[in-house]
Amino acid sequence: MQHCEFPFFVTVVVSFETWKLVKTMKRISKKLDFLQSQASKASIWASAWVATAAHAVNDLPGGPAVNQLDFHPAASKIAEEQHSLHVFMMVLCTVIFVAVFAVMFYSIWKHRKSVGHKPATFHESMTVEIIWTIVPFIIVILMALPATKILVASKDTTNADLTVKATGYQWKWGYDYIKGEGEGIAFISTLDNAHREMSNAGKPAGDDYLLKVDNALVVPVGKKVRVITTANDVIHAFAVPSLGIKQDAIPGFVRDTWFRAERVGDFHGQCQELCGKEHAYMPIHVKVVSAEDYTKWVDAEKKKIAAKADDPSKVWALEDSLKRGEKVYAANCVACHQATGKGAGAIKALDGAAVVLDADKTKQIMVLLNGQNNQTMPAWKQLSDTEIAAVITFTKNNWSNKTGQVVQPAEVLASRK
Ligand code: HEC
Ligand SMILES: [Cu+2]
Repeated sequence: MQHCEFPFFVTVVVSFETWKLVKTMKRISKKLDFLQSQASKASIWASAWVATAAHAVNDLPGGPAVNQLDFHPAASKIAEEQHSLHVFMMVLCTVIFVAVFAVMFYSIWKHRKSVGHKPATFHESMTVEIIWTIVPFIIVILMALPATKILVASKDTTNADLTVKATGYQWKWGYDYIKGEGEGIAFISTLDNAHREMSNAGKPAGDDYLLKVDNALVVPVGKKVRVITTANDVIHAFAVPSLGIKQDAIPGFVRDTWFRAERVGDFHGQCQELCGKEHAYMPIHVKVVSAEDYTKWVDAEKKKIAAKADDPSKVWALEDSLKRGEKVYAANCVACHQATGKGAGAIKALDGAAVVLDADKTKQIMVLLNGQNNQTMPAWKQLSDTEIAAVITFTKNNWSNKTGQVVQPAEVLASRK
């Protein structure tokens, strides 16, 4: 609480914290008493207690704690400020509560009938009315000022180092790294299956029960991360208490929020908008790592993506190349050359075209790589070697074209400069 200026404030906060501590201690000692009395009853009870103790749940760092009474420990500036604000409001409300009720009870006691107090008979009082208008007004302003400051700061998503889109699905999260280091990485994050089974069996276990996912959202420490939220089906909400973020994810809309993690570690949250029967099964795990570890992670992910992409040295059989080529044609060529391959107007027909039927495959490869006639036929070098090879195979063996030629990705690769 480095923001407090008044010693009075500190005193109240300290008493508040002490009260919480005393409460926790009492609770613990009650529990211990109970367990002791039970254990001494019979040895069978004692052994059961030992068994339970072996499965005791501990605090989950960056997640919920056992007997937690307060917010999660803050891991971002905004979360810290939200926390201070919360304490400030609590103290303010407590002071008002005590003051108002003190006056009230004092008045009731002091002016009670049994001491023969005569009721006052005045009706209106300008002074009182002005006071009870002005004082609450000042109090409201006092509350609104710091709250607005923090609210505005938490909405300022400009100048982000990294932008990630979080998409809510029933019931999982999709993460797309949109801008910044790691751009292009995309994956789905779902609840660990073992946890679902534990839940189905009604046997919860572990400190991270229903919070463990297969793929965590990995982000670098100390960097401003903008999270764009949206959803694919119903409204979800992306929230991580330690980072001080909570933002609805609405289908058809994009909203955003941001955080800058102050320390490395694992931070847990959950979907916070009731979204259906498995609402409790879409946890959020943000893994904050050092800048170096983040770069390493990005490299590894990029390698995985590359490995998944087509192997350009693969040798394709006619049948497979045709199937693949049909898809590429449908996605990229059909709008101009038509499904019939006849083209239209200035768009030349591919059915029966000399360049397509030519025994020299490089002729058509060059048309696709470079385009033709001032790019009225656009260049397609952004397609992969496999895709270009397949679509050429398709044009060479479809409609009335029956060349039997198969173009291999390696041949396309060889023609690229
Ligand atoms: C934006 C429209 C457009 C798209 C999309 C398009 N083409 Fe073309 N294509 C043309 C036009 C126009 C020509 C004729 C260029 C010229 O006049 O020389 C042409 C010519 C060709 C030729 C040469 C034909 C010849 O006889 O010279 C081939 C081969 C060809 N396209 C293949 C493809 C393939 C394969 C695709 C999909 C990957 C594709 N085109 C997508 C417009 C398009
Ligand atoms: Cu949800």
